[in-house]
Order: sequence, then structure tokens, then C-alpha cells
Amino acid sequence: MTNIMLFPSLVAKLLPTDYVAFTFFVGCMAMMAASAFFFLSLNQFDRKWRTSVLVSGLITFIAAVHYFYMRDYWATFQESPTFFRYVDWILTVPLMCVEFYLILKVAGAKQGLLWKMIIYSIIMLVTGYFGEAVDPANAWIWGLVSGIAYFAIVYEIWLGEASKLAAAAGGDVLASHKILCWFVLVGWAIYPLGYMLGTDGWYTGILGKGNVDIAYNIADAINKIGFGLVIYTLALKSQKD
Ligand SMILES: *C/C=C(C)/C=C/C=C(C)/C=C/C1=C(C)CCCC1(C)C
Repeated sequence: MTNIMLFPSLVAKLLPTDYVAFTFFVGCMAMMAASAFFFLSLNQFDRKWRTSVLVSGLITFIAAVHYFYMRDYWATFQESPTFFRYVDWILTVPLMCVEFYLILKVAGAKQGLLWKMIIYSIIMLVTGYFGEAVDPANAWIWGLVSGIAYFAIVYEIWLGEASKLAAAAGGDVLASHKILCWFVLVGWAIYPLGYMLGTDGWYTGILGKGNVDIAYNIADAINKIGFGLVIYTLALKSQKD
């Protein structure tokens, strides 16, 4: 028996040209570093803001754990880890809705608003999962339903109840809410683009095919860490004045 069989490696070999693996690897480290940063900063905030920053840390921490699994899955099978991807999202996207709710509480946000946004995000993600993993032959229909739920979230924060609460809160809360709105409109739009690169539909003739994981990994880094930093900055500022 050779050494290789006696001592099987615990680390899959990564080719220098495997850019997907590279983004999974960097994703692990970035999410882990961001979590450490948010958690270790908690002590400097008073109770009102501590929960918001804690949730920022939980979002990147949940992602970090999933990235370890996804990196491993990719390295082993060279296949998109769709299942882990969607488990990650179904936990972290509702937590991002919680962030909106928490910062708007000063203006009297009700739990009904939070639940409405969570339900939209669950519809968005469950239909997206069906399109990618369960019924890919109809990917564009599932994607369309998912896109409608996505726009319901966009509407809610840009023009709906959440935007009115932000306007009522004013000051730093309004400014931060606006930045988060841009994250959802532009940063989140990378996901449906990745979906269209990864699935077959009428759009394939226009966009061609691409690697869905590179798009999702870049989007996750921007959205989860960026979102958290906006909350962190808001907490710092509000505490000063
Ligand atoms: C941290 C993870 C985040 C912020 C994930 C967000 C995911 C989306 C906004 C996904 C949206 C999709 C569509 C709008 C249509 C196609 C299917 C999805 C699920 C990729």
C-alpha cells in the first residue's frame, strides 16, 4: 500500500487556475475576519446598538461556516454547492431584514414590517432554489417569481413603509438606510445575474453561460460585509452625537 492510501490527505488539491476555488477560499477568510471584527467591537457600543452590530457579526459568521463547507464541496466535486448556498441565504437574508427593522425601531417600526420583509425574502429564495436545483427546466419561471419577490423588498425599503419610517427618523438613520437601499438595489442585483449565467433560459442566448459561484461569492462579500460595516458606522456615529 502506498503512503497516499495510508494517509489520505485532508486537504483537496487546488489548481492555480481554479478561480472558483480561489473565491471560495477568500470568502472563508473574509467572512471570518469580518465576524471577528464585529464581535470584538461589541463592547464599545451601548445596548441599543449592540444588537444591531451583533446581528452584523452573526450574518458574516453564518456565512463563514457555510463558506468552509462550500469551499470543501467545490474542491471535492467541482460542482456548485447549491444546497449549502441556499441554506446560508435562508438564514442570512432574513437577518438582513432584521437589520432594517432594528435601525428603524427608533421611528416606531412594527414587527409586521419585519415579517412582511422576511416572507418576501423566503419566497425569493425558495423559488430561486426550485429554479436551480429542483426544476431547472423551468428556471426562468422560478427566477421570474423570485424576481417579483425581490422587487417587493426593493419597493418596501425605497418607497414603502420602511422608507417612510427612515424619513421620520432622519439624521444618521436616514443616511444609513439610504446606503442599505443601494446595497439591495445594486449589490443584490448581482444574484439574479449569476442565476441567469448558471441556468438555461431564453436569456442564455444573450448572456451565455458563466460560473454562478464567482458571481455569488463576489456578491456575498460585498453585501454581507458591506451591509455590516454600514450598521457598524451608524452605531459609532449615533453614539457620538
Ligand atoms: C447574503 C446573501 C444575500 C444578500 C443573498 C441574496 C440573494 C438574492 C437577492 C437572490 C435573488 C434571486 C433572484 C432575484 C432571482 C433568481 C434567483 C435568486 C434567488 C438568485
